[in-house]
Amino acid sequence: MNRDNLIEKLKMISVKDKSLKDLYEEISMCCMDEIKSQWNKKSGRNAYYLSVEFLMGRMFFNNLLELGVLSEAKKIFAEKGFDLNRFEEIEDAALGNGGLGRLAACFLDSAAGLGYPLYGYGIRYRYGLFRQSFENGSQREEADDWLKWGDPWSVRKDAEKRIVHFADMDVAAIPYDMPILGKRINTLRLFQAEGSKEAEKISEYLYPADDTEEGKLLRIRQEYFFSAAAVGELIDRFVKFNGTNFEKFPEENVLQLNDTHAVFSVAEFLRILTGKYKLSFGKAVEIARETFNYTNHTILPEALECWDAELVAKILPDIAVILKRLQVFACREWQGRGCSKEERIAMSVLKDGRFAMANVAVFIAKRINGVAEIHSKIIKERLFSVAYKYYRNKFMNVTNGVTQRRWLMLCNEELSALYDRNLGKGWREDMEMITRLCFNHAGNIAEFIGVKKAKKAQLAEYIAKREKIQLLPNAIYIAQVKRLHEYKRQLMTAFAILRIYYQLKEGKHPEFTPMVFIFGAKAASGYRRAKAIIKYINEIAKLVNSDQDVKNKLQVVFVQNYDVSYAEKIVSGSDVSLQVSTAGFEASGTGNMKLMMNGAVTVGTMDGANIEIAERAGLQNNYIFGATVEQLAKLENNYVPLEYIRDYPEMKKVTDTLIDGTFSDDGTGEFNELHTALFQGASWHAPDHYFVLYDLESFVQALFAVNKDYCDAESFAHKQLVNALNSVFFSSDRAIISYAKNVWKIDK
Ligand code: 26V
Repeated sequence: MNRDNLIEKLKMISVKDKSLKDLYEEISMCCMDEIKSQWNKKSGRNAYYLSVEFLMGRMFFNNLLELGVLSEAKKIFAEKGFDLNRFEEIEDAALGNGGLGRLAACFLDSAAGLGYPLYGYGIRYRYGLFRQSFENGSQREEADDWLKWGDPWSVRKDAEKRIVHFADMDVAAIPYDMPILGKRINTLRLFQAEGSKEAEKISEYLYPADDTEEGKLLRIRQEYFFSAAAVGELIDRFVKFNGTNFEKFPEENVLQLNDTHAVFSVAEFLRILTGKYKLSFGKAVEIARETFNYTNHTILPEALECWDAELVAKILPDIAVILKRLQVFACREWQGRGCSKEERIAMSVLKDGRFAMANVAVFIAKRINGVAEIHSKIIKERLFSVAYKYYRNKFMNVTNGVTQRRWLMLCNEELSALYDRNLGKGWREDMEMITRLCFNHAGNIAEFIGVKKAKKAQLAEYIAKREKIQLLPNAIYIAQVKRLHEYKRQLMTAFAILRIYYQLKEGKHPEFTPMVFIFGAKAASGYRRAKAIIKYINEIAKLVNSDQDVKNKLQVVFVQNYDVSYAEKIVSGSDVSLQVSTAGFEASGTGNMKLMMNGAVTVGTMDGANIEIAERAGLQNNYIFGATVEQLAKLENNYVPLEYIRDYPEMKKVTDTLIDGTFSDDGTGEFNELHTALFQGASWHAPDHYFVLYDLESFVQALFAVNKDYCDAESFAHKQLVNALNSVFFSSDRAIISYAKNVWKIDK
């Protein structure tokens, strides 16, 4: 890449009379011209990451940073009278939903950054994750029309279109290639469905509702669509250059299934090898087993996909046949190994008339991994315990990571500059270097305090602009930002806030340092309880923020439309990271890592990667509370929330606000339903299934401990800095090196 050349070209761009969009497109295209001249051609052994989500966020600033021209460009355009930061108005490419999609984006970034050939395959949704706003405290959803800003960072490749066959229609899969910049330029290839109105629906929305048959069919079509396009392309390319000696296929191609959404690619692979190329089924399976790997990202039963075999057969008859053959084939193998009937059922590909996609992945994958130590352990011991007994060597762990380029260098120039000043710029290539910064050095701590203060002020300014709410200055900023889900226990935080609120009103904590709770979360469209929790928190915010008794002491803000760009502000401008999931449920979490990297302390449970965070940064520098997986397992049938809270009268007062009219749910009955779920349960779950009340008291204590410790500014900043410096392990560079060496066997 010729940086000087690019800078010269940027200088020539005129800003006069141009709309924001036109200017954005012109600058982006100018960079793309430079990129195109260097875009690597594929060769050798490559890894492919198949994912239904890629949550890339805004590409503009990231790409300019990678091209090494970001600060120069800011100067150039400032001189022309244009503030480049105005492009912050440009919406994110939100083609993903949460952690799984953002992880895919971080992995692509790290692979390119390190120089590994890793290519992404996915779907180019017309509309990404909905845009969220609040109307009277309730979530409102609006289609995310991300293309209204154009898509200058992608190149449409009509010449490489593929046809994907369904029983009732043929669909064109048009590739859009997005360069992923780093030491090498890799590609994220997203397919757009075209050909007819029906065909276009396939790439219209991310996760269309699947509560009807039609919805399920659409989901199946989406999954098969991009899986088949990807596998078809890889096989064709292989044949073109190597002929049909498919034994060599795994030498050149290794595929990573990002959860089960791309598992149809396995069936498609077997279909093509046995159908078009006439390999025996056994041989095809053998080759598939050298080619595919599988990462599990959740143990929640509702997220483990099972597709009705008849539905699949309706639109993909050949694929249904292949999966049934795979079941027969697998059964033979299991019988040969002496599995019991129960064991065979547990591992079955076809169960009760449904294809268990995770079991297909487990049977075929060469390597299966969870995304944090504890999660990988749970997979082995619980979720796939039978498979673990027979295929022990397949199982491993790769703890997640996040890219420090976006989550430190881009979102926290101030902390990065602190590292530059004290260590030189070498850490930008070799992050390990930051551990050399002395966290006991008073000068460093003072500098860090300055950085945090600046980032908090920026966050406050941003929230003021977006939400029209002025954050309390000189307060502790506490963030819980993630998808809204019962297991993540935003409801527990809501109760904790009320506990603190009532105590403050009673004048119990005269020394209390003001606390600001910042929530960011979207609730899935059909997830009623999650939506009720949003409304409840907004009601609490209304009460607390307008109460003169606690004014300047406590504040609650639920930001609208939390997305990658918002995350960049919040993770860098917060003091405390809330990671309070029920032990055993959060596979890893990655927001926890982003906040840690920016020097937030964690108030969290022994769950997911929190455990590894506390291990690395020290228990004394974080606030770990709540029941462990083992404790919860022992408790299972002896926990009766109604009895439990008798010992905690303050808790009753708080939970009663769901039913005593303190807050209005606008007559929907949704608060009452939350109360019922806690104390009576429902047909499908026990009361307080996620142990919200069980962990509430220790959570409140942890928050008070933070409040007390924060009074000693130096010692608290010391804890924060120790966290930031120990976040090196949670760089996705480390995770990618582990995948590259232990799973993909690819070289730089
Ligand atoms: C499943 C479903 C099924 C119903 C339709 C919508 C939908 C959307 C997503 C999923 C799978 C979710 C899996 C997921 O996002 N897991 C998260 O993965 C992160 C990266 O590994 C990890 O940090 C989080 O702990 C984990 O929850």
